[in-house]
Formats: sequence, C-alpha cells, structure tokens
Amino acid sequence: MRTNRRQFIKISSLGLGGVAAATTAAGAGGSFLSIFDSAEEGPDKTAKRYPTYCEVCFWKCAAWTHVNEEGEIIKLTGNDDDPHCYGRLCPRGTGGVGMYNDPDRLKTPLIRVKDGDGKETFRDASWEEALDLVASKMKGIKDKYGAQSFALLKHGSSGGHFEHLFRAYGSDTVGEPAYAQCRGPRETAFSATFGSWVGSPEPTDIRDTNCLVLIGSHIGENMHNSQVQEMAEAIDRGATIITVDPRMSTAAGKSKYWLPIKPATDIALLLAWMHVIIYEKLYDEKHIEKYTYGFEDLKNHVKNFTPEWAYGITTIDPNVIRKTAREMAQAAPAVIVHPGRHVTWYGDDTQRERAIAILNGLLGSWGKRGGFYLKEKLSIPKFPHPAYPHPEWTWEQLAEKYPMAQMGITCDIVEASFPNGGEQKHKVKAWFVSGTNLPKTLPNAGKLAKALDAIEFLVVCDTMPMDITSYADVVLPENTYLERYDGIRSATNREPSIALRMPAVKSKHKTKPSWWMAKQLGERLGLKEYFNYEDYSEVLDWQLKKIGTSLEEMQKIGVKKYERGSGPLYIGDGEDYEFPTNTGKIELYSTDIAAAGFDPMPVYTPHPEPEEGFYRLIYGRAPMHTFSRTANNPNLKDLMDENKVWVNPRVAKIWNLENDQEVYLKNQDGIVSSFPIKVRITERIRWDSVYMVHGFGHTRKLLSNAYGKGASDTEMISRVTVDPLMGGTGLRGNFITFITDKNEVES
Ligand code: MGD
Ligand code: SF4
Repeated sequence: MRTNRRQFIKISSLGLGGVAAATTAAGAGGSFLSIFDSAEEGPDKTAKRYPTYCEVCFWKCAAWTHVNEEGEIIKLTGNDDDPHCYGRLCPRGTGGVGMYNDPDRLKTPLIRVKDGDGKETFRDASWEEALDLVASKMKGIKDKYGAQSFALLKHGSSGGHFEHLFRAYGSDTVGEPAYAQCRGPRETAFSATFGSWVGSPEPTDIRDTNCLVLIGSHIGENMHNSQVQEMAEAIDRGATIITVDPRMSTAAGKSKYWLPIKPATDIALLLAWMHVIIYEKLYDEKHIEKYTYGFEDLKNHVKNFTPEWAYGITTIDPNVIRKTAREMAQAAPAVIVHPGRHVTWYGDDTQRERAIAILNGLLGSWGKRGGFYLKEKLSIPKFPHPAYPHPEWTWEQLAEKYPMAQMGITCDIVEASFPNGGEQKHKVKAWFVSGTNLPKTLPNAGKLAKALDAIEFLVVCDTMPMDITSYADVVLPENTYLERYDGIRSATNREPSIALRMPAVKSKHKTKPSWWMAKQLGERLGLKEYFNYEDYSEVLDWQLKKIGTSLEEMQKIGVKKYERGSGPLYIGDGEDYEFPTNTGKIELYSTDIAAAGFDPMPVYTPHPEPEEGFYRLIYGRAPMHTFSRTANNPNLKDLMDENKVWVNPRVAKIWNLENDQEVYLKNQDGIVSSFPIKVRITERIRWDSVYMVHGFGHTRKLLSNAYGKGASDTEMISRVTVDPLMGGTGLRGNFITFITDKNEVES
C-alpha cells in the first residue's frame, strides 16, 4: 500500500516514538505532530510577526516569530517564500520557542571561582568583568605563544561572528564538528569526482526524481525540511525508493526495496552495483564518453566485484543487487544516490562517498533534472574592514597529515592541546567554544578530558548550561536566535535566496548576541577598525542595500529570491559542459586522490567485527531532536524525553531482555554508560547491531529535563577510525554489550 504525502510526513514526525509519542504530544496540548499541516492556520490577528531563520538545526528554514500584544512569543511558522521549508516548519523548528522559554537557560555571565572550601564553582559576573577577563586572557596568550595558540571551536550562526574576531586577532586555528564529525568525507569525495562540494542544503532534485537511493540516510527521522517534503511528494508520485540500512528506518518502511545490509560493508554493495551497471551495459554511452574520465579503469577495477562476491560480504541477495541496479539505471538520469549527511562512520568514509559519487557519475545524475541540480548562491558583500593578519600557522598545519582536508579538524585541535601537543608540533593553549557541546559531540572522552585539563583558559559561549560549560573559566550567555540579529542566510539552492534573522522579543535575561560579544572583545583587543558599527543592523542594512534590498524591506518579507545568474539549473542533453575537476570531466578515476597517494577508485576493506556477546553500536536522529541541543527543550522533551536501545528479538532472547527493561551499556573498552537505557525489542534492527538516538544521557543536573534521561551514544564511542584522506573520525566501530544487573555497575 502506498503511503501518501501527509501520511509520510506524519509518520516522519512520529518517528521512533510511534504511537507513544503521539499520545504524549496530544497530552501536551500541542499540535506538534501535525505541524507540517498547521502552517496554514493564521496566527492571532493582533500578533506581530518578525522574520527569522531557524537555529534548531542547520537547514536554516526561514520562519516568522509571532508575538502577541503582551510581548510573548505565541508561535513560529514557516515563511511561504522559502525554498528551505516551503512555508512549513518541522516539529523541532516549531519547538524552537522552547529554546527561548527554557527555565534552565544561562541567564548571566559566569566566572569560575574557588569557594571557601577550595571547591571550584561559578559566580555571576557583569558583562564588563567577564569580557575584560576574556580579552586579557586573549592578549596574554597572544603575547606569550602567538594568537594562533588560541583556538576557536564553533558551530552554528554565532561561530561566524567569533571567526571574524579570531581572524582579526590573528588566529585561524578554527574547527567545527560539521566537518570531521559529519559531512567532511562527502565534500572531499564529491569535490574529487565532480569538482563541487555537496553543501547544505544538498542539491538533490528529489522533487523530480524517479529513483532515490538512501545509503544509511534516514530522511524523515533526520528532519531536513524541504528534503522530507520533497521525498513525501516523490513517494506520492510513485518514485522508487531504495534504502540500504541495517535498521528499518522510517524511510526504509516506505521503500520499494529495503536492503538490511551488514554494517560497515556498503562499499562492497556500491562496487557490485557499479559492476552490474557496467557489465550489463546499463549506462548511457554518450554520457560516459562525453562527460567522464577513467571509465575503462573503473570497468577493470570492478570486474570481479560481482553481486555474488558482494553477497558474501553484505548479506544482500545477489538478485536484489541486480534488480536494484537495474531500477536505478532505468530511472537514470532522474536518479539520486543520496550522499547522506553525517557520514563519518568507519574511517574509509571518503572512499565510500567516492563510491556513491562514482555511481551517480555512471548514472549521469549530476546536473540533471531528478538527479542533482546545479546549485546557486548569492554572494553577500563583505562589510569593509582591514585585511586579516597572517598567523604563523593555522588549522592547515594541524591537519597536515590529511592531504585532502578542507577545513579545520576538531580532534587535531584537541590533540594539539595535550601538554606535549601530542603528535602536533604546534601547540594550542586556550579555547573559545561557541555553539558546540564538545563532550557530547567529539568521540573519545579520554582525549577530550586530557586536553581540557591541559589548556590554560576556556571560554564558552552557549545558551544553555550544557556539559561543555562546566569546564569553562568564563561562560558567556548568548541570546537565543529569537532575540537577536545575525548574519544574512544565503544558501545554495535551485534559485538563490536570502533570509533575515531579527530579534522578535527583547533579551529575556542578561544575555547578549554573539555579534555584540565579538565587537566588545575586539574593541578591548585594539581591533576597533574591524567592528566599525554600533549595531549589527547597520552591517545588515549596508549589505542588503548592496544586493538590491534593505533592512526595512527584509523586515517585512523575511525572504528574498533572486534570478539565477551563473548558469542553468541542469546540464542540457549533449551540451558542452566542463566540470571543475583537473580533467574537466566527472572523475570516475580521481586524479587528485591518486596524486595524494591513495586508491583512485574505492576498494572494500573488511572492518573489525564484534566479539561474541557484543553488538555494533549504530546511532541516528529522531524527528523532534537535534544532537544534544534539544534534549532539555521543554516543548520537544514532551514529544520524546529519552532514547531507547533497539535490540533484535533474537538478541533479546539470548539476554532474556524485555521491552522497557533498563540496562546499562558497556563498550569494548569496558566503558559503562552513566545511566541505564530502556530496551526496545524490534525486528527493525539486525541481530548484529543495536541502535539508539544520539544526544541523550545528559550528566548535568542543571539540565532539569534532560538529566539522566536515556544514555549517551558518545560515551560509548572510545574507538575512532580516522579517515586518512581528510581526518574524519569514524564513529561506528564501537561495540556494546548489556549489563542487566544494576549491582554489577555499582560495584
Ligand atoms: P549539539 O550537541 O547539539 O551539537 O555537534 P554540536 O554542534 O556540538 O551542541 C550544540 C551546542 O550549541 C549546545 O551546547 C547548545 O546549547 C548550543 N547552542 C544552541 N543554540 C545556540 C546559540 O544560538 N548560540 C550559542 N552560542 N550556542 C547555542 C553536532 C555534531 O555532532 C554533528 S554536526 C554531527 S553530524 C555529529 N553527530 C554525532 C552523532 O550522531 N553521534 C555522536 N556520538 N557524535 C556526533 N557528533 C557530531
Ligand atoms: Fe528548523 Fe526543522 Fe528547518 Fe531544521 S529542518 S531549520 S529544525 S524547521
């Protein structure tokens, strides 16, 4: 039976919690679960609306904040003109108002002090005092070691403001988890193949596709808005969905084919698909001849990678491998083998992503309707400031061992912060952390602890008292996105568009926006000329006027679309087109990867298997949460307040487990979860793996909703396999077992 669009969206928003979540949500009096449907309802007639773009995840949907006469935020709705959301917010986005209302928010700057008993604690501080202290430490580190020894670890909108401060100060030692813990491998792989990053939002033309192939990509639970809506449309149109996942994800449940692959073997399946497409001649010869480089090399490379060969590795029936390859070829070029998003799994991730890119290259989907459109973005003029100084060394020197790294590697910054700099010849002495909760985000807690112990100073800018703030010397509380101006959102899409974020309400507490903090610190450091404005609205108005609009206009419309300027949306049939690669073609054989001394075409290598009694830990997203940032959100915790560990019935039988029984998890290195987690017994997970949603198991009591709810996947990730091409941290090589007797943990 086909699922229609509304059903899929509804199922997506129910996600893991299923009926239980529905009941809770109804109980919470909210209409969250029908949120995609509720956008049409008009807001309160007396309410005023202010434009913003959402910060609950990084899809950055443009929205309206509706504020009533009493100055209360009553609702968030999507902006109809926005191609990121088509006028509708996802459940998390609507729940964004909980970030503003959360009683546990950081409310004032904090400085670490020792109390009468010598115990470390925080005391409230004024902004003057907190900023003076941070500026004096920044000055001290610069004088003693050079500005580059002060690293910036950031994520989200605030990061841009602090990056500007850091570049002006003289440090480009900058890293963010969105690269080495997330999308990095696919960007390296797609650049090597098509000469272009995938970027965000992914330029997947799902709206018009005939076949969508998801490799562990759980759209629908991973709630990237317009993508979910387009997938729902595609299901309605009868597009073929093929999902490869050891777990029956929501998307797998809606797919024509679910391939429950043995984890860590995807490269073998991808090579076998290439084999079928090439040896059954299912490709378009003209496309291969005109647009690709290295076809004969690839043909020889995959000669022995038959579906029967792959069966022994992946456990996927060879007939299914053939059938699915034919479906893709039949749909081509209106087919998408989706690049995924969080793809740092096994350490050979750039090569797996290369296999995905090559498959798209063979099918001719890049630059084609129903495949990948050619994205376009509007470049926002830079507000004038002096040139940045050149640091003695930057993130690039820290990432030297990875020839294809394109951004700072967080874990290398961590290592360079060890007392002896680890293997790094350059040493990091202090961190500025903004918008990233490192203890829940970076693997290998031991290494993070070692670095946190060693650094001389840590300042954290956050909205909540998250784990990372507990290590800080100074905490700078930021306004939530609903209380501040921020940089203009200009993202790649089918057509360029911009979106404005402006404050809808005054700061609820003594919090400030990061642009203000950056400017204040800049002025204290003698960098006034880099911050030549009183209020960020002046920067925005200047920039907006340069691109044919103004702050006044954008405050009314929120989103503005522009004509495409640089070329067509799709490559015309047989049209001359030069790809921005070394050869000007789609590189099935990568000249860049060969030059770097690695396999120019992907090779399958086996990965360690769990020992008896252990199961591979897989983790993912739920539709109502984003990483660890939403677990405490009063609105979203009503939809899902804890994670559960998914266990196959076969495994449950061996361990005598029951649904909702609480167990502790222990990993291959003997690390035991801080809290127990409830069991969910389901056929929807393979017997060799377990699954849980990321972002739970908070250990800070100040997070009153999230403390002790569920378990943390990150705690269990002590083994990391690093991608030798770009430094990505493979997180899925960890195995867990169960501790069913509480006394065992306590002893
Ligand atoms: P969060 O854990 O949500 O994500 O990693 P992070 O970006 O670190 O932490 C976000 C922090 O930003 C929180 O402390 C939140 O309170 C704060 N914050 C929210 N809004 C604001 C704001 O407006 N201003 C400021 N200053 N702070 C704000 C994400 C990263 O994690 C990514 S991108 C991926 S894909 C990886 N996923 C992942 C996983 O699935 N499992 C495991 N084990 N690790 C992972 N690490 C990676
Ligand atoms: Fe916000 Fe949802 Fe859009 Fe992400 S997908 S930006 S959480 S509305």
